[in-house]
Amino acid sequence: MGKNEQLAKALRDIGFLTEVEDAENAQFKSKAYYRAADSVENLSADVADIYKKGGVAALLEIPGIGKAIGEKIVEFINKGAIHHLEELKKQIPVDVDQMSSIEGIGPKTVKAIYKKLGVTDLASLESAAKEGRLKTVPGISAKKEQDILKKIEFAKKSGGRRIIGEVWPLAKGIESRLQELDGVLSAALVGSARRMKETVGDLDFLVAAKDAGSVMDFFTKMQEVEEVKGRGPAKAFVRLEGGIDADVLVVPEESWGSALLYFTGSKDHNVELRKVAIDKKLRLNEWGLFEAGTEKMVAGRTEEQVYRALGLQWIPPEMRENTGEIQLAAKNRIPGLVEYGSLKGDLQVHSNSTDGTATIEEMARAAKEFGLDYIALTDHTKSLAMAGGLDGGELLEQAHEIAELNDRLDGFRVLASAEVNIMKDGSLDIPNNVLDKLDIVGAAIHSNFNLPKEEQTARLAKAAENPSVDIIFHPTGRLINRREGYPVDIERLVQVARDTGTVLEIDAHYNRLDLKDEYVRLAVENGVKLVIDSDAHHPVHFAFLQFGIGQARRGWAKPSDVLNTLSADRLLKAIK
Ligand code: DGT
Ligand code: CA
Ligand code: CA
Ligand code: ZN
Repeated sequence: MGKNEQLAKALRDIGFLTEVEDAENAQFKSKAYYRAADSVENLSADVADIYKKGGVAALLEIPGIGKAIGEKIVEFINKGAIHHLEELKKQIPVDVDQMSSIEGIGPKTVKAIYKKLGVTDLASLESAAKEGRLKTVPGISAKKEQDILKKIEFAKKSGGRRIIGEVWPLAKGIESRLQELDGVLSAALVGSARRMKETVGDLDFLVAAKDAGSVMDFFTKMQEVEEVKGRGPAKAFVRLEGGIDADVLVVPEESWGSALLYFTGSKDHNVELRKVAIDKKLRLNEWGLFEAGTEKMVAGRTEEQVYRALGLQWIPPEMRENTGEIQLAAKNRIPGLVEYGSLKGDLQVHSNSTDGTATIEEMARAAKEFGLDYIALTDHTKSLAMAGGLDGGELLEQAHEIAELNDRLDGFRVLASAEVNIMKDGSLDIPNNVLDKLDIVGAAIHSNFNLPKEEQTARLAKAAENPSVDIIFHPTGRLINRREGYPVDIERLVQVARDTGTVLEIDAHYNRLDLKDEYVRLAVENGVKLVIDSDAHHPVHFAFLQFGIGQARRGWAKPSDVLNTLSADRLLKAIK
């Protein structure tokens, strides 16, 4: 975590504990902390630098930061801790991270179970639930107790794997500092992160350099290092702040390609490649590709050379899971995958008319800055009261506002759209005659997650069959490591999407990434069209698109499978 993220986390912890404490005006105060945390997290400059340059006055110019919070930020910058937070933690010694990792346990519940049962973390929560004590707390039914147990099981299964987007800035930051280090010829983030897996167990870095010692010194002394777990002449193993482990290996230049191949994995891909090597009387390891029984090196400097010497086409890292890609490469039939940076538009973008944080114009300008040509403005609809959803009249008013905005925007277009709420029975909360006046329509489920699979699938199918619905947004509703998603028969949904010409979305938000890779592949194999959307609620969120593209590539999607690689005009012709 960078400084801004650490501060944002501290502010969020204060917000959470303030709600748990439930003192006067707790709701109001905690909201202010959450808002300040969002602001800090989305700053483009380091908060300590802002303070150094402009003092408290500069901090107070950050939206959502007033005098009281400003003072706490100064404390954090100067002392690395906030006294008020330490006090709150003493009073309410619950593990905020653990307790808030279980969906459906809010501050009120945390308070009740702490006061009555002394529950402070997942372990004590689990025993309370298993022993049936949880349901003795007012407001917790026997069903909720079972539900919480299931969620704890799910959290345990994730086994400490980290969501890729959460560790990405840290990982890419280290990668670029390694690349710039004196004496380094090449450096790369490898392992599952290079394969863009939705979660990563640890971070792996590979470096080609003549002098491994100086790389070891740098790596083990980086500011993010919390503990050096091991250090050899060319290998080191550390724990970084935020609790993720990282490895580094330094190799000579002539082994760069084979080591890159080895440490990118996956392990199953490597094992299969070694078999290919053996069949060709070759031996493959991280140091190179050699003639069997001799030390004669056949290839190793680049990945392409190693693959070629094995009789294979180069394989994109996202495909290296040994699910058929090696056979394709042998036949020279690796598809051209959708490329990073190739999206022309983003079809799920929110504004502050509902739960977004910026105006339509601010989102449009940010998208343009990011390099897009168009966005679809998809605010929530009326039955999502929590987000202040819009009704039909308000949507049409917004469409009018968008038309005016488009006149002012040069070389950029906002499409009038909505994220229409799918009701329990599969109907929509906005009539078709309103939807048909919008440029494009996405529909999504935001409630009744616990319907049986049949019913949930029928609900989605009914929405897809609606002639006004172009896209099904985030089709499984999962939150990685937090919520399993509603049960849905994906094969059936893919068939319905194909039969009705409905598009399925890959929600690029790194917490969601549904469709996940294997479902993307199923959609692609069945000729169902996809879109990749950021689900942006803030101008900086367009950067999420890369994670959606990563999943699309893991599902072998080509540009022709992804409709927002098209211009706005061609996209609008391609939808139903
Ligand atoms: P992770 O960290 O669990 O998300 O997954 P990876 O793929 O990053 O795995 P990791 O960090 O254990 O190792 C990095 C790469 O090193 C892995 O993708 C392939 C290679 N590797 C590790 N252990 C073995 C092994 O026992 N055999 C082979 N062939 N390759 C291995
Ligand atoms: Ca790894
Ligand atoms: Ca590793
Ligand atoms: Zn949504």
